[in-house]
Amino acid sequence: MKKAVITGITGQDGSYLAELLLSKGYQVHGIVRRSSSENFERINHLTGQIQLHQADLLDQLSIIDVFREIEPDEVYNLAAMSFVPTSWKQPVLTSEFTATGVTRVLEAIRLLNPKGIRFYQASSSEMFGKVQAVPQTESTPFYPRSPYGVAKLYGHWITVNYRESYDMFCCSGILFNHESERRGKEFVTRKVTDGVARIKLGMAKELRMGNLEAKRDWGHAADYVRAMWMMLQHHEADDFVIATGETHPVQELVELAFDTVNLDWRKYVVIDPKLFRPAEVDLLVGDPAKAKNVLGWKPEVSFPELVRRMVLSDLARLQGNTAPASQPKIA
Ligand code: NAP
Ligand code: G4F
Repeated sequence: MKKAVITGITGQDGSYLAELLLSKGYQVHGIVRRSSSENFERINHLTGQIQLHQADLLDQLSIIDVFREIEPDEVYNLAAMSFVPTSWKQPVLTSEFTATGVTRVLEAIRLLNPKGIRFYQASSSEMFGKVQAVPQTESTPFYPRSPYGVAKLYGHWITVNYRESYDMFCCSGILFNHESERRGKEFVTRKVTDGVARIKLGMAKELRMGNLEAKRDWGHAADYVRAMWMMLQHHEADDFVIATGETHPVQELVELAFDTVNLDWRKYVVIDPKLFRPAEVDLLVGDPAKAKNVLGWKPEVSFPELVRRMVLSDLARLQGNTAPASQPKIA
């Protein structure tokens, strides 16, 4: 039985990846950092099927200890400070988690089993920032526009560097925005679908938004974690853009979400200048041709379907139609 470690298992992608790996017969281990109250909402339904271990990307020895105990075949490094606006407020901490944290994971692998552990790094389309070509491919030059983007760029290059320096099996997935019913509520898709559901149910009167003109290439997280796994099953370690190839303005997201509940978005949306960013990424659209040709990957959930599912899920949750689950225990 293959053993996998997921850092960031409590996050959106971590929960979907854990489900995928369990369905493929893996023994799944997750790294969680200590907090005063447990944050296992997205993995409660996996209680008894996954094993959790306490470690932190800020603490080198904690990572080594966990890997030594588990002896994994695959490590998926999904942990990061992933919300772009916070990276301007906490740039140093962002780089400690999101940049140097990657080196700590790679060092643990290099020390314990450099030829036997396959490594996946969660890189980001934010690295393209002020885009130098449209659409963006694996060879498009990077131009990050936030401390988060800069930190992810470090994580990407250190992954490439360990592959080239030590012949380790290290892949960097350059993933474009992917969302789901489990997305954090601070990100724009979930903020909108949660806001729309609240307005529909009479729990809110308005939705405050920032830049409606920014464009993103949005897919569903379940499709994107499948790409992560496929990269580590390939015979050669490499870097891949994972995207739908379509781009949509934030305004279209807003329109679709309000349409789902038969409301006119113009009556409820208020533009708040405080929500604009110091430097914006205006347009992202990826070309997933390499992933399609080399890995046989393609996304299955369309943008309108993604938005519809998220709105319906938020409506159901706010109406109390979700089952409580038990809590997984830390080893
Ligand atoms: P997410 O929901 O914000 O989850 C982030 C995870 O990282 C959480 O489990 C968090 O744990 C964990 N974490 C943060 N700092 C940590 C630390 N110091 N030690 C251990 N764990 C730590 O993010 P996501 O959307 O699932 O994204 C997964 C990864 O893909 C991230 O690296 C993100 O930057 C990257 N990415 C995401 C997208 C996207 O559109 N979703 C696109 C490209 C790349 P807590 O629960 O304790 O906070
Ligand atoms: O949903 P967002 O906060 O995601 P962003 O900044 O694109 O980053 C996400 O995708 C990256 C991949 O490209 C990941 F690496 C990263 O971890 C994260 O998952 O914002 C999307 C767009 C931005 O242009 C923002 O200015 O929506 C615009 N926006 C407009 N109003 C808003 C809002 N974003 C947020 N969060 N909240 C608003 O009210």
